[in-house]
Amino acid sequence: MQETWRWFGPTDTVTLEQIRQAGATGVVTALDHIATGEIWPEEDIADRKQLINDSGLEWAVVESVPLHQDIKLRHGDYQRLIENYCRTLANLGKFGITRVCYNFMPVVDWTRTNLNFELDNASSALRFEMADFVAYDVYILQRPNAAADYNNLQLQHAKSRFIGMSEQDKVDLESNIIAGLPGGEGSYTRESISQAIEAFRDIGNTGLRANLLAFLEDIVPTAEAAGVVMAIHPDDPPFSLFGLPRVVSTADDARSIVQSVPSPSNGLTMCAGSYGARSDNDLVEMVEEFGSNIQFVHLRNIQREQDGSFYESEHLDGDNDIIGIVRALLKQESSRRSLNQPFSEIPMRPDHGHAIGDEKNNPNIRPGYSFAGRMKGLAELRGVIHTLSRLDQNG
Ligand code: DNO
Repeated sequence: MQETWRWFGPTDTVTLEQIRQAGATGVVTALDHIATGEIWPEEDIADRKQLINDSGLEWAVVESVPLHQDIKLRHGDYQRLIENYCRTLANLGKFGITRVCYNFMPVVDWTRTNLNFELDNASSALRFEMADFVAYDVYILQRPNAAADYNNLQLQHAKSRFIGMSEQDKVDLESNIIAGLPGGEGSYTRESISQAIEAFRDIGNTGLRANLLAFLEDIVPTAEAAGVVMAIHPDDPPFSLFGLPRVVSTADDARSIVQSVPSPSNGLTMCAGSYGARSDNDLVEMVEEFGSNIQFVHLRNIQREQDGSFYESEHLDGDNDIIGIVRALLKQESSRRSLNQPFSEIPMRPDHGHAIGDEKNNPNIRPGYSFAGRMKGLAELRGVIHTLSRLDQNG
């Protein structure tokens, strides 16, 4: 597997030199300065690529070329936006940047309720706590009819949580949920998120899935011609938020995506932390089933709780069988190699890391994207990959 590292460009607190020192060879980055929906100009792509190459690294994956909400809704200016998307893919292909991660989550990209969840060893992790989320949705945002989307127990927990919150707790919770996390699209105010939710209110799972498949039909021919492989990222968390549909959360969802628009350019991102937040997703089985479609991997672990809450645990310790997942991925790589297939090496990145050491109290660190925490995760994962590869060679 190719070891890669997400880099938020020149403003990142982590430098390209540090990425090399951490041992990664590939960089995962995006042109975040270009507004969602606009074409990524060749010049900007060339500059970013040069910067990365000058540091002895390779731009391995684009994460993400974000989708404008109008494409997800398939309304308004969506045709022009899809044309722009195709132009961006073609431009990336010209520079040999051939793997593109994207997602199809309505309104909010990835979401957490607590960005400083203190672990036993005093490092801090990201956490999604259902009671807090429901409290925000029902009592702070006061989304119309929100209560109808939850059961009595969830509402009771949310109410007692809400009653115990200080005004500052409410402000912090709102900003964690709607102000946008690194790499996510959209930073909302209470008013703008209410409008965005309203726009998706009636589309339903069937409508959203149809729009995703139509988008794929529209862009896959261009991706194929440009030699670009798309890798859809799952919903994070993989269940409905704000009563809205989610269509990239389960093995059934992944199956419908790859089977409806069959093409080597229509691939998946196996994000272990996202798919793994549902106990009904068996990740090893998913890698075995979708192996040939997996073009990018995020390796991270989570500790689930009964009510849908979870926190991001140590990379090797939690509910995800990371070793089983890596083993299945290595098997997929060797089958690609034996068939002489392109893209036989799958890029993986250590997804998120705890805030540890000096970074713990540094407000400039992007949540989840510390240097030391991710380096710790990468080093542990590297150990697993080397060990399994050696065992495999020895039969
Ligand atoms: C969070 C990430 C997300 C993801 C995008 C993919 O850490 O996994 O930002 O990259 O949703 O489009």
